[in-house]
Amino acid sequence: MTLKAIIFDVDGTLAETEEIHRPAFNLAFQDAGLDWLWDEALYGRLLQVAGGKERIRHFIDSGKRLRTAPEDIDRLIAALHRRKTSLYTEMLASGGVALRPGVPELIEGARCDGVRLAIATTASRANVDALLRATLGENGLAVFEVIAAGECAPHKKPAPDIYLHALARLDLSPRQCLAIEDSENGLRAASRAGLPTLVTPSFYSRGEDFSGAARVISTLALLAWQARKDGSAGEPSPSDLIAAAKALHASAVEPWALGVERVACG
Ligand code: XBP
Ligand code: MG
Repeated sequence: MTLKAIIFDVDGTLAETEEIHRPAFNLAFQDAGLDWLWDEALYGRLLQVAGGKERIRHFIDSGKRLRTAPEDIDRLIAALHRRKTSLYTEMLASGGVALRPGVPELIEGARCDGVRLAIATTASRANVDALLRATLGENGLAVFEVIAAGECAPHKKPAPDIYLHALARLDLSPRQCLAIEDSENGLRAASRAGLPTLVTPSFYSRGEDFSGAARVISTLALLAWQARKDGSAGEPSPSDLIAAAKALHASAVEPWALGVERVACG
C-alpha cells in the first residue's frame, strides 16, 4: 500500500515541548496564588493524563485541598489553563525551541514527494499554532493540510478519536498513513485507529511500553541513517528521510495483526 500521508503528534514528537509546558503550568498556578509546584518527577506521572485541562483536573481530584467551592472548580480550571496557554505561547514566541532532529527534513521530503501532512494532537489548537509559527515561520500552519487538535475530539489519547478525526478529514484509510508519536498514550491512540506507528521517544516518555510500534528509534534523523545500505557519509537529505519512511510504512504490519483492539471508523 502506498504511503499517502504522515500524521504527526506534536508535543514530544515535533519538538521537546513538555519542559516549556511545565514551567507555564507552574507560573499560572503562582499567578493564581496557588502553592502548587509540578516538579519533573510529578509532571512525568501527570503526563499519563493527556490534555492540560484534564491534567489539572486529575491533579485536583487526586486530593488537593482547595478553597474554591466545588461548583466553581470548572471555572478555576478554565482560568488556570487560559493563563497557562498565554504564558506557553509567549515563551514559544520568545524563541529557543527547535524541531527534533530529522523532523524538518522529513517534512520537506514529504512535501517534495507529494506525501500529505497532518497533525493529531491532544494539545490545544493555540499551542499547536504557536509551535508551528515558532519553528517553521509565519507560513508554518500551511505546511499541514489537516490540524486536528485537542478541541476536535471528545476523548483524548489513548482514545483513537483524534486520529479517526484526522483520517476522516484526510479522507484516507489508516493503512494509507503513517503516524509518528513519542508516547505510549499516543501509540495506543494511533494503533486503535488502525495506523502503523513510528515512535521517537521523548524526554518524558523514554522507558514506556512501545510494543506494537512499527519501529522505535531515538530520532527521525536516525531512520535515514539506518536505511542507508551503501554506508555513504553526510547528513541524511529530505529525500533519504521520506524514502526511509515509505520503506518502513510498506513493511509495517496492520496494528490489528498485532492484537490491537479494532475500533469502528466514523
Ligand atoms: C501532549 C499533551 C498536551 C500538553 C498540554 O499532547 O498531553 O496536553 O502537555 O497541552 P500531544 P494543552 O503529545 O498529543 O501533542 O495545555 O494545550 O492541553
Ligand atoms: Mg506526544
